Amino acid sequence: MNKHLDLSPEVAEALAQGKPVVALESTIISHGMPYPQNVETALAVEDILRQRGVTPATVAVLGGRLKAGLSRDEIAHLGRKGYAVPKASRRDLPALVARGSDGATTVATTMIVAALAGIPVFATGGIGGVHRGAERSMDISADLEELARTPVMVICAGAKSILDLGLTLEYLETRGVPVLGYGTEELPAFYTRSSGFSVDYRVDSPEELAKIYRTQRELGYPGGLLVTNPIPEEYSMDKAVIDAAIAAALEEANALGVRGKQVTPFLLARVKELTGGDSLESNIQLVFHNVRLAAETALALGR
Ligand code: PSU
Ligand code: MN
Repeated sequence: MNKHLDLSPEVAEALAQGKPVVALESTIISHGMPYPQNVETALAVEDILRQRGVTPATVAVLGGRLKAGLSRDEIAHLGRKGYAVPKASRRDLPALVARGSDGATTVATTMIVAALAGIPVFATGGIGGVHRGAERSMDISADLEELARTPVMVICAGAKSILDLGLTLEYLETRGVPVLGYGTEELPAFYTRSSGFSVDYRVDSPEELAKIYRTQRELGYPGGLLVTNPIPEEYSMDKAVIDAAIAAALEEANALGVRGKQVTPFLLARVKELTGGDSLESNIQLVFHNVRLAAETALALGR
């Protein structure tokens, strides 16, 4: 095992016995939702997994240790500290670990830790991608490169249209990342079930997801899978409301000159403020929906 990695007792035992485990990220806790809903959601997600006989492995950096599996107190600590916990993507890990810092893991770093621990399935809300205007800013999330190199299946609700979804799909195609739609031919756009863009393959069962993941390993090349699971109809939002909030947030970000790793958190926070409590409830529900699919897929992979 990697010398910087700690497994919680529960995760260590499940992995040793070959029982299903699902990884979960912590940027969604520290940066993605307000306190106390962030902590309540993170704990509820763990309960959804345990009820199905699947062990949750929430991932974070704590005191310079890579953690797969957190205690309730550790989850509460990340939620209370919020933005004071540095967002940790691939390039941040060496310095945060060397300095003994805390870090909230993004999709990219949660994949890294999941792979080090031997956890193939990871559930979250949304991934990073190619930003609008990337032809000038070159702002492309490290999440996409990680999907191209690390063998973890990421189950999400697509990506928010703060990103250029067309360019995000082009990038994933170039880097050889399969984009699967769960029960849909269309790429979902997080708050809405449709985006106008097609996924590569529609998949209709956890067993098929498991089979594609196993086949990718048998083919022997690196990289993971992106599974996009549309938000349940009853929680999906009005496209016009979301589009207007995104347009306003992008304009503000440009006017203020927001750059680098602040771009995604800034846009997400503004969209949330502009759409109010509805978007928070939708966000929580789509995460639960993805976690249920991840549980079924982890169970299917174990059979
Ligand atoms: N998109 C969302 N919600 C999120 C994120 C993205 O809809 O919480 C977070 C995830 O942790 C993702 C990260 O991995 O932002 C991407 O950040 P960046 O674009 O800076 O790579
Ligand atoms: Mn970026």
